[in-house]
This record gives sequence, structure tokens and C-alpha cells, in this order.
Amino acid sequence: MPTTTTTAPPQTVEAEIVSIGVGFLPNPIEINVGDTVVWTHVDMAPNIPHTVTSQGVAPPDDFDSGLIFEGATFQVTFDNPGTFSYFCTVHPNMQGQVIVN
Ligand SMILES: [Cu+2]
Repeated sequence: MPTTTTTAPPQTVEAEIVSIGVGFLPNPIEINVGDTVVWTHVDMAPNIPHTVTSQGVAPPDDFDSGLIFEGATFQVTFDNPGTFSYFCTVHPNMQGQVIVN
């Protein structure tokens, strides 16, 4: 008999880059290995750029969006389990975590 494994198909999870005050939502983001997180810049102040930049994350799991402006998106597929912290390099008080199960 062949071995049967049940694996959930990869999901795409939406997240928002809200503002300097609110930061990222949801936070933390909890996903499964293989899922992709898509962050969208929804700041009401469209000229304020933000970044989604990993912090204290070793390669190959590190990531950096560069500057993101109004309506732009940035996505990361998480291939390894763990808790990955990230922040905005423009506004270091904006911090978040992705928990990959
Ligand atoms: Cu920012």
C-alpha cells in the first residue's frame, strides 16, 4: 500500500501595512509552512513609505521589501517553520512577527 499523506494546500494570507501608529495588521500573523504572506500598503498617508524587513532572521529566511508606497504589495513565501520578526526600516517602532507552524 502506498503511504498517504494529507497536506493542506499552500495558502495566501493578506496583511496590511497600516500606519506608523498602528503598524502591521494582523500581528502576529500565524501561518503554515509553504504559505505566502502578502503585505499591502494601506496607509492613509500615501506618501509615507514603509518596509517589511526581517530582523534577526538568518538567511535564507531573511527578507526585505525595500520602500513600499501606497497600494503596493510585497510577498514572502515561508518555507521553514519558526517565528520571524520584522520591522519597518523607516519607522523602527513598526514591528511584527510571522509565526510559521
Ligand atoms: Cu514605516
